[in-house]
Amino acid sequence: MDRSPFEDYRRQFQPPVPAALAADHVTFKIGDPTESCEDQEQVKQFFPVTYGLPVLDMEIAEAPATPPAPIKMGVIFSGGQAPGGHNVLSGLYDKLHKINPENQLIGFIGGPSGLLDNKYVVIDADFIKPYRNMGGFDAICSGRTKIHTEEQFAASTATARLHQLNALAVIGGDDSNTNACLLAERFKADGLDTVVVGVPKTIDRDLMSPVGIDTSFGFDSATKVYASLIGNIETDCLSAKKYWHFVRLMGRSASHITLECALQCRPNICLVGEEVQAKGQSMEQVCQSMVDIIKARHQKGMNYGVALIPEGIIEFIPEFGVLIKELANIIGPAYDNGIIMTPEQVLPKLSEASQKVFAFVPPQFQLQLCTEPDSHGNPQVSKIETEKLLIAIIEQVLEADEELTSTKFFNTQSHFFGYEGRCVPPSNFDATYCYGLGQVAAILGVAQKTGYMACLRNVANHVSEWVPCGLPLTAMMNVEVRKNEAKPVIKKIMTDLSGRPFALFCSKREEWAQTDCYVNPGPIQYYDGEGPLRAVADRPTISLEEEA
Ligand code: FBP
Repeated sequence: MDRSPFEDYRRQFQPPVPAALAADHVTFKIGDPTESCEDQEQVKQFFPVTYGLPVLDMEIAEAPATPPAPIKMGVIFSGGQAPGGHNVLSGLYDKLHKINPENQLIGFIGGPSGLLDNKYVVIDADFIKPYRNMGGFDAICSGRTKIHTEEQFAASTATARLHQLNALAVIGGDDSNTNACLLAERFKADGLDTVVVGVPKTIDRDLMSPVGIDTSFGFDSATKVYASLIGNIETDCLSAKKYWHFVRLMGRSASHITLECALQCRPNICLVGEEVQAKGQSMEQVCQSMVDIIKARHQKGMNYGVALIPEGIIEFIPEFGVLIKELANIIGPAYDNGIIMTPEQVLPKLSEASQKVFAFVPPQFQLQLCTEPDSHGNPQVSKIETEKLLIAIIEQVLEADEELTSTKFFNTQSHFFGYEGRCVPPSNFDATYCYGLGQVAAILGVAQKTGYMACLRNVANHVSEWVPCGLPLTAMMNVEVRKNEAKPVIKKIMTDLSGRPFALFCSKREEWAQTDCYVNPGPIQYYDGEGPLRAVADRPTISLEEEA
């Protein structure tokens, strides 16, 4: 594959590691037994083997009396791409090789389906070399197949047995790591010696834990890409002074990405889904709050601005939340029977209140609400062009405003930033974080620890202070109803409205609305030498800095 000069340069980056990972041998400092974050009794029933395990902190140790026997480890990418995934692979490979050059690593191709179908590739030094510090998951590719049927669990066991796998690393988000834990249990029940460890991946940052995961990998690089683009738009806005830019940002449900971009770029408006939900704001109220800012700026002759909108916002607006739940019960089962319903077919099946909401939505958005549901049967809110929906509603509100003689001042541009941030070459932070996470996963695999998430704590600090550890997957779980069944799942971590990043935003947003406080963070810097640019290149996200 041809590589650019940048890629050749960046491949040389050698991520630093904390002392415990640089050491030849580690031991585990065993913490107290853990409990799941909620629904302890129920979660316990689902995980007889892995429930209640202690947190394992890694510490430098002397060489063991008997060196560990060689192992064979498998690895899977699961779910959406996130910058740094290839460095998890290189960290895994390097550590396994360092512990014992006889250790083997194989990558299952295309996500969990690669495990089910036994499609794999051997990951060795030559294989991994071109992917070091590169974005994407293309070395072994990813997929969204969920392992949930009896046949799928049996197929996973068969593959693990065929390869005589000692360990399997699942690099994924909350659902994928829930699956990892279920696999850990299943392998034990089937009498296999294959341990399963997770690695916390997702640009969305909704996979965190106060006892082990400061952030998921990919968030740092993705938000740097989005913030750079928003900064450029702000500069354009300030130069032309003629458009309101409505920018929708990826992140499925949680607003972490949008909030981080707001902290970096200081836009005029930023919606936070969790706040909209907490205040129970209707669509009318959300739009009115935006109109108030647009009008106030108009009165000052400022007919331009930038508004950030999290892609999951619509679910948090109460009447739309109800509509989406009702739609899930209509389009989900129909889709299972191979039918994609039209808005006309859906409308009469809704409650009276939801019919009104649905009818209020312009036709192209009705269609978006009815397209192929996600794997839980829910409408894919990430596919709804909310930025355009908000523009359409705001135009109507302005038209009806008797204080205004004309609405010609409201000219808009809409944007969606998502995929362009997910496969960027990882920032210094993500390249380093992921390389370390891969090493932690290798250590857990060699030590035969099952049901653990590979973690590095304290990552807002210098890498020399990062603490490698294993966090029991069950400690992050609660029970939720999925397709009418109670299921144990890793709890999504939403924006904390009492947290410091949100408080910082609240203390500034009025000023950002009324004046132009735009900040252009510039593109990701990949510099790894000495000097002031290194601080720019190494800076973690503002969210992480604030929470530290
Ligand atoms: P993961 O949770 O699997 O990491 O995926 C995150 C994400 O990028 C969301 O932000 C986005 O809504 C979704 O994936 C898009 O999914 P797809 O890649 O299937 O279009």
